[in-house]
Amino acid sequence: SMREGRPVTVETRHCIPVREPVVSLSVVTECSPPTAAANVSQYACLRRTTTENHNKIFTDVLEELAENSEFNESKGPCLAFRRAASVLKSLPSAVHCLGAIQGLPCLGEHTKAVMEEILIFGRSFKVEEVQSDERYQALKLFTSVFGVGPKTAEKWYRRGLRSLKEILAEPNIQLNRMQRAGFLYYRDISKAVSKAEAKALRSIIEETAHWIAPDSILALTGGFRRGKEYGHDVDFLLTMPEMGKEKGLLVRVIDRLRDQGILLYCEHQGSTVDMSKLPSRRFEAMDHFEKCFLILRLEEGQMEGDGGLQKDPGESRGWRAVRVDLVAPPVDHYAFALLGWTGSRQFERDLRRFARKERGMSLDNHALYDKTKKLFLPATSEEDIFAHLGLEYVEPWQRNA
Ligand code: DCT
Ligand code: MG
Repeated sequence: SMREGRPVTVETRHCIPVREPVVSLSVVTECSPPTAAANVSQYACLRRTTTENHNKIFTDVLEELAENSEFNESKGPCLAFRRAASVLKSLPSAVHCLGAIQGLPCLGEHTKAVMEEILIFGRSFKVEEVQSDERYQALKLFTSVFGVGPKTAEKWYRRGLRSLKEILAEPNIQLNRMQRAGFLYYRDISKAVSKAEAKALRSIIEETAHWIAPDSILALTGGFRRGKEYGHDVDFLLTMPEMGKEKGLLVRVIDRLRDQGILLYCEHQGSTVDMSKLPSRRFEAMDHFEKCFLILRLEEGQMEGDGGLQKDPGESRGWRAVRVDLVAPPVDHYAFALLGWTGSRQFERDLRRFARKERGMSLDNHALYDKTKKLFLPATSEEDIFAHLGLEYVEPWQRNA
């Protein structure tokens, strides 16, 4: 038979009644039927994606390839890898063979080739090549500093700089205030923030806001609202129940945090929402709400429950620095701001794309505009916005696309 090492001809193969597994290639040929691929939408807002990712071995690699494409300013491939990863995250089980992804949307040839490598060899040579690339390593390291974007990272790389030490030692480099804070607190803010730490910060900021304005409303958004256990920062929305009353509140909250000695860094941006420009104004990814990018000092004693600060043994100093974003939209934009700041980024991208392509509407963090009817569609809740779009409501914990 085949197993005796005789040359295998097409004819003999076809005579085998039960399909013989072709050793490692079984992942490519042998297969269960596609995992209800027909029901998977190309739009993340028509999928439900919890934090439970059954295909992390693929999505980690695809997201790394997306990041590399971003560094190379290859927008198309970057988006393609991100969309592919997002589709895989929504699947109810792990993909064990290529047949299982047949018919799934957004999985292009490059993605399939990468998945095939992982299925057969348990690793991706393509991503290993990227990871060992000097430029990729440097750009990833530099952009991990708060305040350093791809442009600055590229500039430093071109000057021959390769490590953070070299950047700090280079006399001709002028760091801005944000970057100086980024370097100063680098160790702390590159450590993940836990849910317990996010909750502790929520209590502190809420107490501060209520001390200033008892009826102010503080909401936890970003990844923690989606049920994530860890995040790179903590995102909050702050508003007042009455339109216009939010003016001046954020600045007073910041001042109070400073007085309490827990404000390590603050970059405040005033509101640039120009109501007079509506409805002709552009719909953009970046919103115009008053906001601040903060680094706060979280004391171990401020932690509630049994969580405790995560610390390296023998290195406890009793506090850590945490990145916090605090956004203050006026209440009549609140639902849009909440939807936008809850994310994920991929979920938001697809909500906007769905609105534009399927409904002829423009959506951003401020508003929803019906281009056919030429009118703004008001909303007081996220449910209202989904309803305007003719979408079934997707809970925050199902938006981890
Ligand atoms: N967002 C936005 N406008 C910005 C920045 C962010 O609308 N200028 C949205 C996109 C997702 C959400 O806010 C939160 O952003 P992040 O904190 O970057 O993402 P996250 O999902 O909270 O993930 P992480 O756990 O890394 O913080
Ligand atoms: Mg966040």
